[in-house]
Amino acid sequence: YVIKDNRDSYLYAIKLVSRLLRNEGCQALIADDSMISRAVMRQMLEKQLFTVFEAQDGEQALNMLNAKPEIKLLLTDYAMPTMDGFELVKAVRNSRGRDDLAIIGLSGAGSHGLSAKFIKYGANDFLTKPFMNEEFHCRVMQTMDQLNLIADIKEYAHRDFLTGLYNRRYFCQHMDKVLKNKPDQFTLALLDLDHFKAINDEYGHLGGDKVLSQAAELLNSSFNHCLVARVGGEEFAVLMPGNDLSVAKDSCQDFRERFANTQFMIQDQALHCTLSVGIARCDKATLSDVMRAADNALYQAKEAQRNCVMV
Ligand code: GH3
Ligand code: MG
Ligand code: MG
Ligand code: MG
Repeated sequence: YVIKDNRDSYLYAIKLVSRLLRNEGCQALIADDSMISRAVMRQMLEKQLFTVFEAQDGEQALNMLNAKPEIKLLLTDYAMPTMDGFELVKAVRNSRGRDDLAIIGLSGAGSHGLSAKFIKYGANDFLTKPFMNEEFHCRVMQTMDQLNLIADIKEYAHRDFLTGLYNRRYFCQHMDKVLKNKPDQFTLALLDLDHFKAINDEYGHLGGDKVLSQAAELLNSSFNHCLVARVGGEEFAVLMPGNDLSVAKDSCQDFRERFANTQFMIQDQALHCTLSVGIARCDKATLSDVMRAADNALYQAKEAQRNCVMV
């Protein structure tokens, strides 16, 4: 890249480089029946650090997109054999939203009204051929910036700020999908720290926060094939694959033991903490039914002696 004119500043260059670096490893697909067009666009996209794939017609492009969900950018021509650009965009949008795959429609000059139609069918932007390299660069970068921004916002919306775990909102959305599609393949565990109030009373709220962060790290590293979320103040949920309650109980027992043996650190002070666990199969009709079942088991664990697992 040549940075010229009045934009020739250090800050501009740094910003451009960091935007370009976000494209690194990002996959783009060019759907165009013209070999020359594909070659021109490939060269520019590679300069923008994309990994580039090519399709010669709409159908081939659709098959590639279905096979490769990692593709994040589609540049599609309008006039192509087997399936034109509009049909391709319509078909792709059935399964891939604007926040998941960016699409830029392309067509030759004199194609009046095509840009509006492309966008109506779900393209994020449009380019008229032949285009200036600078316009191509700007539109691709702007489209990718929007995609990245949406990904960042989603990440913020789905995560708990203190622990970095998924939050209750994400957990509930995910559980709704699980209960709708494969309710008999998962088990839910609710974990609640024992006498946490006493830790806050002794070490202050900030001290309590430190314990919560360390507890979350331990959960995340112990249940690495599960969805782990913070669903309340000192309450966590683990969605485990499989519906065998005794298997789930064994993993939770192992974790309960590891947790009880962990030294939590608040500055240079070491302390111990325990937790109680309630387990339920996800074979109920609604999320509140599953939660109620796990919560009842958790209540029994608290009633029993705490520091134990109940089904
Ligand atoms: P039990 O064994 O019955 O669960 O006792 P407990 O003291 O853990 O239960 P209780 O529900 O009475 O208290 C939970 C405490 O967790 C009270 C609340 O102040 C604290 N808490 C909730 N959210 C946070 C947080 O984000 N940070 C800190 N430090 N404390 C929190
Ligand atoms: Mg064409
Ligand atoms: Mg508690
Ligand atoms: Mg609680």
